Amino acid sequence: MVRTMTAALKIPHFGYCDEVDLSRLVALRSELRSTAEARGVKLSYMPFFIKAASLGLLHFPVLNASVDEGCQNITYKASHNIGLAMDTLQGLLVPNVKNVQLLSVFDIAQELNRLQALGVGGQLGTSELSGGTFTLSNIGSIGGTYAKPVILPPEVAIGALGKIQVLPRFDASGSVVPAHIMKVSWSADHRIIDGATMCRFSNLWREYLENPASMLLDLK
Ligand code: CAO
Repeated sequence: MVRTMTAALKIPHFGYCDEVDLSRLVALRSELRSTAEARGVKLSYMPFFIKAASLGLLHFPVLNASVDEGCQNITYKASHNIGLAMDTLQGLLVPNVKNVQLLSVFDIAQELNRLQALGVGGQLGTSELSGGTFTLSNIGSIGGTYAKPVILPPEVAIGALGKIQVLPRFDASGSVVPAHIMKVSWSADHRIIDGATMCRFSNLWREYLENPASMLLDLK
């Protein structure tokens, strides 16, 4: 933790926040939950957040890259090994789901279940904890709304997800409706990622989650 955070402190962090209307995703997950359960898998929101991030990274590969210490070379990573911050009895651990670009939402849920079971048992090993390329931190699962996430070197971006809250919002006809709103707070390495890139990626990620059926079009 000390080594990673000391290295992270050297990175000029750019912060960007937005909100996502998850009303359709909330309905979709409640539809799919029992099917997943019948196949022995607990389906939370994380697999959707992770898959949408991977679909977005295909368009913004610089966010799934690393940079050398002198900031002379950028290495683009083909695998989307998406890390998730996990609150465990041993403290914060960040295992990652490997090759998310090749996985379905169900596959990701299955792997997440496995990682959570290992986390609870204090059994996460080097293979689960190394090789991450991009990270999501669901602080909302313990009640947080906003965060200022710290990049995990050698990664270049991280997102913190707030709690899903039912809040009043306007629909297309101007009526006030209850909406399931989640805040997202991104941090990116401003040496190689500009605000416009982070914002465009976040917009794409948001669009996938606000219209989860659109993910089907881009799934391999
Ligand atoms: N808003 C509202 N509800 C949420 C939510 C959110 N953002 N995230 C999860 N939930 C719900 C889940 O849907 C689940 O509800 P159901 O039982 O109805 O399905 C419940 O909260 C518990 O979810 P979970 O925590 O078991 O599973 P998850 O996949 O959502 O999250 C994990 C997994 C590992 C991200 C989470 O357990 C965790 O450790 N979060 C803390 C991360 C953290 O510490 N970040 C800070 C890092 S910097 O120090």
